[in-house]
Amino acid sequence: MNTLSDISLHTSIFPTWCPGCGDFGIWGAIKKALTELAIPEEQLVIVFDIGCSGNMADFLRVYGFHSLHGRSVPIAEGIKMANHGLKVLVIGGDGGIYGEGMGHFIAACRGNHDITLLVHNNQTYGLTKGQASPTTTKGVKTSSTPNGLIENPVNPVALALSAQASWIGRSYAGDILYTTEMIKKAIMHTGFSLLDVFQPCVTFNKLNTHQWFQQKIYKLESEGYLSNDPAKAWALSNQEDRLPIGLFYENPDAVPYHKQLQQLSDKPLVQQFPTHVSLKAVFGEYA
Ligand SMILES: Cc1ncc(C[n+]2csc(CCOP(=O)(O)OP(=O)(O)O)c2C)c(N)n1
Ligand code: SF4
Repeated sequence: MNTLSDISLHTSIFPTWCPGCGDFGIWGAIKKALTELAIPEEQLVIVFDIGCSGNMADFLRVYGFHSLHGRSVPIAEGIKMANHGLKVLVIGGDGGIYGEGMGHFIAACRGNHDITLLVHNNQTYGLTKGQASPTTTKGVKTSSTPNGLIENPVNPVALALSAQASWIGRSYAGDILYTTEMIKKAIMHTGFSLLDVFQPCVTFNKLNTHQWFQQKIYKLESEGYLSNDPAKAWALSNQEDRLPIGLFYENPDAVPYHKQLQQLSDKPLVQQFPTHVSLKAVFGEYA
């Protein structure tokens, strides 16, 4: 049984991200977190969304699934349901998760599915060259909003709180050690965890730059914040002059979805079927 180590996590492909992209910091933090957690490699699955963020599928050697834009969350839930012994992590962008996949995001929070959702929140559609995304600031001019964005942005932390997610955190890609610790906590939480990571897109987002974040962010725990009060978390999630990072809210008592399914109480679904299943026979049932 191999555990995930920094060397075994590498593929032969070096990232194609733009120099200075926040994705590098998150990539480093993920590798460090997985190495330190020492999860056996066959007990972790990562589901990647589509985007610059999802392209990490090529740069991490793990058991994984590169899914469709906005559809990574339900695939992760399916994997967890099929074998609830696995740790399941989703990696996607603000476009895929809070735009195309918004309904799946809310459903995962409500269901307390035991997966970790890590969102590279760069407030733009990076891969398709900088169109406005659901988290883009109102008024910003982009290639899809040449006269300025009309809509208000969504607030991922507030959305997760209102949908009763059981673990909600935020981090900043430029602080790799802090992001590493947040990823470790999110993965070790039993139940749904959202880690929204501020990720500067140095090519297309000229507003939310590294410098901009570094002037605004502070760590919740540095101000004695406790993460057990949704009302306080809500107020802080709406702060704009300063931007808190850290653990906004945690409910360790919330029972995850798979533990409420009687069918899975004895053993994982995969162990309830013969090891060799004839796909022909399975498909035949639908003929
Ligand atoms: C359903 C669907 N809509 C649109 C696209 C086109 N598309 C591919 S990547 C992308 C933007 C990705 O942005 P985001 O999810 O924020 O990830 P990033 O590239 O910023 O990491 C879009 C619009 C698609 N592949 N599928
Ligand atoms: S387009 Fe933006 S998000 Fe994509 S790799 Fe370049 S800097 Fe990163």
